[in-house]
Parts: sequence; structure tokens; C-alpha cells
Amino acid sequence: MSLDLILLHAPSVYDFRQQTILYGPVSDLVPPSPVFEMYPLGFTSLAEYLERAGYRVRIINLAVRMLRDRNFSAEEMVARLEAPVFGIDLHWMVHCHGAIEVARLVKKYHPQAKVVLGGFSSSYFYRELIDYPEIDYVIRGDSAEEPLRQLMDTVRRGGEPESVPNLVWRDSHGKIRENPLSHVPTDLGDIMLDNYGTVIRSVIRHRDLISCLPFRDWLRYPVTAIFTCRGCTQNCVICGGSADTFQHCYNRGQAVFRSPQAIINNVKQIARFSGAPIFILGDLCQAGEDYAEEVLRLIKQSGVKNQFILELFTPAPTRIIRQMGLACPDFVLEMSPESHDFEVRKASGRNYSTEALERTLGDALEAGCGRLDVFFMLGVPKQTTASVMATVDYSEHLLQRFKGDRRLSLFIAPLSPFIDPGSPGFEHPERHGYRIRFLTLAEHRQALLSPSWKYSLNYETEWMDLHQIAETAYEAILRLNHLKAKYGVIPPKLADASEWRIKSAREMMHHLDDLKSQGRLETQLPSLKTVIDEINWLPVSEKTQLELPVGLIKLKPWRYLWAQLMKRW
Ligand code: B12
Ligand code: SF4
Repeated sequence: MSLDLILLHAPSVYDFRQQTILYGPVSDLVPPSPVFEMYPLGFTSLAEYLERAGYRVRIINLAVRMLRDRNFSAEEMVARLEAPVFGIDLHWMVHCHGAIEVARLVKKYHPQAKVVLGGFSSSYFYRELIDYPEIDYVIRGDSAEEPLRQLMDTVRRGGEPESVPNLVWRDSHGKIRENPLSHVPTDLGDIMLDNYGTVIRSVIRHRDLISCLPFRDWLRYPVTAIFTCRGCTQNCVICGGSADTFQHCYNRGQAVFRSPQAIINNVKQIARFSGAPIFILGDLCQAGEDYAEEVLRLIKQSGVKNQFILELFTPAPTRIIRQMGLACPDFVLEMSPESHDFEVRKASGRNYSTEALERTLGDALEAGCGRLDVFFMLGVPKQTTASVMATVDYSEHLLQRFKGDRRLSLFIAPLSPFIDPGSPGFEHPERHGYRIRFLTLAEHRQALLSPSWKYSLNYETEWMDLHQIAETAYEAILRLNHLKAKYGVIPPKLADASEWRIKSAREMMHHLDDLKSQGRLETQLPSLKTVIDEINWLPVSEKTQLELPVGLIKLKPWRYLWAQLMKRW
């Protein structure tokens, strides 16, 4: 079948299977592995929007294919593909190595095809990116649907893309041109109308399910996400999706929100093919309490029985939390106070009191939440090793205060591997007490190849250097693990497995440090590959804790297909 556009998602490092890298706890609290195999949700939006405009689009998650099959050759697959345009996401900075290597492969086998990069990190590093001969275009901004459609029209028609908004390109004289970053839509009504359907149809069309999987274990745990907004009302210091970053890097002055009805339409679409949890991304209260109430009312009215995961960026009124309980029985609530210490929390951009935090946690438990996830972070301003350990002590305080309630799930992880480029901390390090170790795209690419995650960290703080960050991270994770076992929040077997994993990784990190100081790291590294890989792929107990029971019939493909047939697609 002839295609117009192929969207490729690269692994963090290409080819991670040949490299020897101790990954560390860089992705313990998100569904994907340290290869960061998850593609941006925006891929599904781009695919759907372009299909509606008459283009044939296919999503291929190369990272998942490489992870699931050690013998899978990404190069051979790329060589076999045919399309006039290839899109590659460089959205998350952690893909800066893999994304460019995949662009190289595309150009090697398809020199006539155009390669376009997009996403947040592309928007930030567009000047460096367009200097790579294998990259023809970069689309900047948080909304690429319409610019990409216009670019596809230009490629099809021929001619120069002078009028395509947000586009950075090289003209026929080799001159680099920057079109204005002017496409910043405030109305999100024409996107994500049926993006899940588009993916399912693509699976059927190409008889290829694996290439569309959002992450390696999705078939076992098919959690699905719904996006609610572009932009953010908050200004977290470490975040490349903060209000300041949106303003300065993506030209978006204010966050905009999808209509409650659009969200509910997505909820119903998902419920047609999946019985697994639905994650509503973003704090519904960001758009005001009326908005949150309306979304919750519509969820209740929809009668959808899937378990919902909801987020709060700041404490919410008791009334809203009760409504969460009524609309989404057994809901999971996620909050990220970063630290127990108000001063640290405030310095990291989360300016709310500990009393307000605890009230909201109490309200959620009372409202019947199925689980309450509280995330602490390490590597934020004003935070010392002692402060991190006090956060772990505070976790015990919380468990005691809520009488050892097992629904209370506490997590701690380091900010890793990068503080986000474009975030307030990256842009004004001295103001927030950061020392940025790598500034350019090229430096970040090199950093990802470091044999130990510690050396890939792109920051240190005034209060902790990279050795302290890494040591403190392992110590804090271990202590919190003990605590969870002590209060019966996790079974002893899971706690033991976690302890084994963290201790093995810490020991290996020390060993790599020793080799480095003796100047023997490069020669000794290859002999450590097998054991480092074993450590990297030990089961992550935090991921297990974050998963929800999905039951036996989690996917309902036949029901979905039938609905599509009824619509005579
Ligand atoms: C939801 C979310 C997640 C979800 C993932 C959802 C998903 N599959 O997209 C989860 C929780 C899994 C997650 C994980 C991570 N995340 Co996150 N995430 C977010 C969040 C809160 C919202 C994203 C969103 O809703 N986007 C809306 C969707 C619909 O649009 P989109 O995916 O961005 O795509 C559009 C454009 O970006 C662009 N685009 C994207 N790709 C491409 C490709 C091409 C070719 C083109 C032309 C355009 C294009 O066009 C799309 C359509 O308009 C943002 C913060 C924020 N305020 O935005 C952080 C954010 C994107 N995440 C971030 C980070 C760092 C991570 C992690 C690396 C953290 C970690 N260490 O584990 C991982 C990476 C996981 C992986 N890839 O495997 C940073 C990225 C900063 C940076 N420059 O690197 C952000 C900005 C903030 C933050 N710190 O959380 N994340
Ligand atoms: S980390 Fe803070 S600024 Fe970034 S998306 Fe979440 S709430 Fe918004």
C-alpha cells in the first residue's frame, strides 16, 4: 500500500542493544523502559488529522520493535519502507541520540525522501537540528497538525514551503529559512476526534500491531491516555512544559483546553475497545472548577466503567474530590509535591502548604479513591541529601497519619537524566541554583552514551553534585522501599526484588566509578555488558505498584471492529 507519510519513533539511544549503559532509575515511574520507547500521543493526532486531509499515514514504533526482538533490524525495516515524507519525533530530549540516527538511516536508504522532525526538543534545538544534512525540515511549536498538513501539500505539489507556519527549512540555495512560529491554535476542536480509531485502522491495514504499540508492555497493561490541554498554568522549575517554556519556546501565552465534550467523546471511544484504565492527562481544575465539574459530570453520565487515573497539580477543593469519587468510583489520584519541605516545594514551583496537601490526600481517601499516588522528586532547588531523607521520614508520617492505608502509594525518583531544556531551571540556572553541564544538542547526544546514568545527568545543583544526586537517589529509594514493606503497602517479595535491583545497580555504579578513576573504564566496559544488561532489565517494582488490575478481558477489538463496520468505514 502506498503511503504519504511514515511517523517513526526512535529509541533513546541507537542502537541501545549494542551499547553498554547502566541506565539507573530514569524511567521507574513511567510505563516505558529506560529506552523510552513511548511515542508522543501527538503522533496519533498528527496521523488522524492528515488522514482526514486525504493522506495515508503509518506510525512505526521502532523502539518497541527493537525492544521486543533482539534480532529485529531497524535498518532493514527502514530500508524496506517507502514514502515521500518521514516524520521523526524529537519531542523528549532523551531521544536526541536515537532520533538523529534514525534520520540518518532514512536518508541513507531514501535520499529523495524528505525528513521532518518535530516536538518540544526539536522546537528548542531547531537551529542545531537543521544543520544536520539528513534533516530537511523542523516544525516548531506544540501543535503541528496544520503545519504538517500544509507541508505535505507543498511536497506533493512541489515548490518551496515559504508559507508553511512554524517551519524551519533549507531553500534550493541551501539557505536556512525560519518561517514565523505563528500557528498556535487556541481552538482545539478539530484534533483528536478519533485518533484511537486511526491507530486501530492502521493496525488492521498493515497487519502490524507491534509497530503501533505505545510501549513494550502495553498489550499486558493497555492503559490509554486522553490529553486535555496545550500549555500549562503552572511554572515548575524543572519542566519544559511549564507556562514560561510554552511562552518562550512554543509562543503560547496561555494554556488552552479541550471542551469537556471532546474529552468525553474520547472516553467513550476508548471504552469501546478497552476495559483497561483511562488516564486523563493534566489537572482538570487548571481550566477552573466549573470545567472540572462538567468533565466529571459527563464521565458519570457516560456510564463508562473503566478505572480512571486523574491528576492534581495543586490541592483541590473537597467538593471536587468528592465528585471525582462519585463520577469515577475507585479512581486513582496522582499528586507530585516533590518534597515534604514547603521551602523546597515552593522553590521548585509548587507553592502550596503541607496542610493543604494533606487535606487533599485525606479527602481523596475519604472520597473512595482506589489508590493515591504521591510522587517526590530529587534534584530540585534548595534540596540537600538531608532534606531528601527527611522526605522519606515524612512518608512514614503520612502512612501513620492515614493509619497505614494501603491505598497510599509513595514514590521517590531523581530528576533524570535531564532537566528539561527550556525550563526555568535550564534557562536561568543561577536564579534557581542549578549548574547546567550540557548546553547543546551535540553535548546531550554524547551524554546519553555515558556508561553510567550518573554521568549523563545534564545538571547539578548548588546543594548536590552529581555523585550526591545519584547516591541520595539510591539511598532514598531503598529507604522508601523498606517503609512500604514495613507498612504492608507492598508484599515482602516485591520489596525484596526492589532491594536487590537497587543494591545491584548501586554497586555497579560504584564499580564503574572506580574503573573511571583508574582510567580503565573504556577497556573494561565491554566485559561488563552482560551483567549491566541484566541489572537494567530487572523488574522495576515501582512499575508493578503503579499498574492497576485490568481483569481478563482488557481489550475488546471485535466490539470495536463491529462498531466501525456499522459506520461503514
Ligand atoms: C503526558 C505527558 C507524559 C506521558 C506520555 C504521554 C505521551 N505518550 O505523549 C508520560 C507520563 C508517559 C510521560 C513520560 C515522559 N515525559 Co512527559 N509529559 C507529558 C505532559 C504532561 C503532557 C504532554 C501532552 O499532553 N501532549 C499533548 C499531545 C497531544 O501532543 P504532543 O504529544 O506534544 O505532540 C504534538 C507536538 O509535540 C508535535 N510533535 C510531537 N512529535 C512530533 C513529531 C513530528 C515529526 C512532528 C512534525 C511534530 C511532532 O506535534 C504533536 C501534535 O500537535 C508534558 C508536559 C506538558 N505540559 O506538555 C510532559 C513532557 C512532554 N514530558 C517530559 C519528560 C521529560 C518525560 C520523560 C522523559 C520523563 C522520564 N524521565 O521518565 C518521559 C518520556 C517517556 C517516553 N517517551 O518513553 C518533558 C519533556 C521535556 C523535554 N524537552 O524533553 C515534558 C515537557 C514535561 C515534563 N518534565 O514532564 N510524559
Ligand atoms: S511539571 Fe508542572 S509545569 Fe510541568 S506540566 Fe506538570 S504541572 Fe505543568
